[in-house]
Amino acid sequence: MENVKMESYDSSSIQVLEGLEAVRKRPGMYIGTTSSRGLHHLVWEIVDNAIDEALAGYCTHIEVEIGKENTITVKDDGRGIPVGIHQKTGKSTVETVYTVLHAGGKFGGGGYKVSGGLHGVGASVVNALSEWLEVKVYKNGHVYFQKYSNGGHPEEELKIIDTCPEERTGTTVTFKPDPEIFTETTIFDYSILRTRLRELAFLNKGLKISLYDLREDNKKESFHYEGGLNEYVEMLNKDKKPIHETIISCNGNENDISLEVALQYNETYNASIYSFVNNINTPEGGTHEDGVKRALTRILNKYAKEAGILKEKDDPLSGEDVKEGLTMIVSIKHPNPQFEGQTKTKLGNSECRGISDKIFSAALERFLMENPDQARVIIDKGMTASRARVAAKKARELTRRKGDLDITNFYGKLSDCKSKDPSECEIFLVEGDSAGGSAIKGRDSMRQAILPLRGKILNVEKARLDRALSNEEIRTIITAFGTGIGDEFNLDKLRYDKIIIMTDADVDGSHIRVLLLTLFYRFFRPIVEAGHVYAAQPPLFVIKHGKTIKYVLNEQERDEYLKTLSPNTKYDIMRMKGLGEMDAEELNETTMDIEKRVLRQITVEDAMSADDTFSKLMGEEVEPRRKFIEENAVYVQNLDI
Ligand code: 1YM
Repeated sequence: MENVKMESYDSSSIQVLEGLEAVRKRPGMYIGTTSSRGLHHLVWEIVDNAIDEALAGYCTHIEVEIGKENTITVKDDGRGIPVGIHQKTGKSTVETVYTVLHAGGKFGGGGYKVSGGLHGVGASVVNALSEWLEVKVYKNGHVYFQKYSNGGHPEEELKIIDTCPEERTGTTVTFKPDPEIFTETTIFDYSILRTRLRELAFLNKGLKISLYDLREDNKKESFHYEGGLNEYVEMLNKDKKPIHETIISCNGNENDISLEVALQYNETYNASIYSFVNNINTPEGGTHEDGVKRALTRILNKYAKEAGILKEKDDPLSGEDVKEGLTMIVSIKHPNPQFEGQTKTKLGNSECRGISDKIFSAALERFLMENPDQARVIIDKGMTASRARVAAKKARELTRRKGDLDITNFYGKLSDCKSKDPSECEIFLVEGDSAGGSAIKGRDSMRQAILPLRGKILNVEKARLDRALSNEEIRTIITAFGTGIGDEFNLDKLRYDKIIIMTDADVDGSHIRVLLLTLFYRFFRPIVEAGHVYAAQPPLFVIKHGKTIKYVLNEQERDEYLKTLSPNTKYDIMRMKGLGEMDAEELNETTMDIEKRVLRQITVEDAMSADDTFSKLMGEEVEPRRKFIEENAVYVQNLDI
């Protein structure tokens, strides 16, 4: 008898028994991290529920408001969360959704939860991690209300606090993240919220999403795109020159799976391909993206041959060739997505490959037939890329054969470190010979390698791989890193754990830094993504008093330090010289010493905005660059791509 009872205790009832205490004890398990990223994750959990309501066809407008005290309000005009008693818990459904772990998806009944954050753990987790949270449901001519505090404890039962017009329905949630959990920061970043909300509006055409910030200057923006992905591609290409007029797009369904694609080629050599599954970005790609890419290559080749553009003697266009200058969004909605890969951001469902291929290839084939002029431009671009690929291969072979010759030249430049264990090694890329000389003298030669950069670094935003390989400074960098480049790139062979860009804090220095970052971002992106790239931060001021010497990074730090001195301290402040004028000891002390220095890690939080920044800064178009620099006068300090 005992056993039978035990068995009827299925996993869902165990989950119902689990309290919100578990979430507070180990927040990382539920939202990944309690840093700023985790803080913003709370917003996505609530917004996801509203998005699901929009996908179900009941909600047309979602509003997100940052309150004066860094509270968040999310409001939708959907059906409103059900207010009746929930069978399993005996409490209102609202309370169940907000106080029972994992409840969200389980109560959908019928439909499926299509959107969902990285962890998809729902509203109760947000409640558990909040100082307080309030829900209002507008339904049946009533306003229902419940408030929870101290990590999700209901203050009272769900109750009616007001009436409202019968036709008014929806859900409004306000919460204040608990500072005891989010110890790093409880301040919301407008631009993080903006970027993602705009993305959600592009991905869900017709849905209006508004963002308000009541903290300082009452910012307000609304995102609403009837054109959906087409408008998304249009925006991504706005600072680039498209080579054909029409955005190629398709949408279709099969077996409850729906696919949307939009693409347009531009004059650059880079691919900007972004894919999504149920509104979640899949930077590692997967079967949906593969299916579309496979179809793109096949159909372009087929058309080029049939139209007589690609001759018998010509090599067919490769997947790489047809990616050059391609801006493309692939968005799929799937009732049961399987995520794979290192960061679980790659779609694994094998049926998506065929479905994507089928829907997309039919649409592309039709576009090419109906628009022969645009088709011609696209094929020509692919064929040019194909020829350049052959040239790059030759250039690389040449570099390899010249290897022996180059190597003396190479070691003349690089002062390598003695250790051969990459995990403890760093390489400084130093602007100019004289700073390079001081760095060589001042370094820890066991762990620190120095590569002085003499010549100009090529702007790779405007060059293909073959031209990049003909640039001496770039070749030296490739050799030093050890990873190879292009299709030979291998992150495991990286010879240094940290790649540190050391340039002056002036305009020339920042120019070189941006050129290097462009090079890394376009040709060594995994190195950036894995967090290996840093910028050294030479101090701007030195403060001397008595025997104390204090280096500070900027005006703000200087003023703060001076405040800590007692009023009658006699002190000297000097603006620091450029790197080139520091002697070895100074350079070591201020910028290189592992114990004392301040490094800034270069991260790629959002590939799309990094892409945009580089196009603006380094691309052909002058006007957006001028505007960007004007609007970001201090961009050199803030360029955290
Ligand atoms: C500001 C956040 O949560 N909106 C929202 C949530 C739900 C519904 C509507 C809803 C869903 C369903 C039926 C259904 C949720 N309901 C549940 C549950 N906005 C926000 N809007 N009726 C209303 O899925 O069938 C969970 S979320 F479980 F109670 F149905």
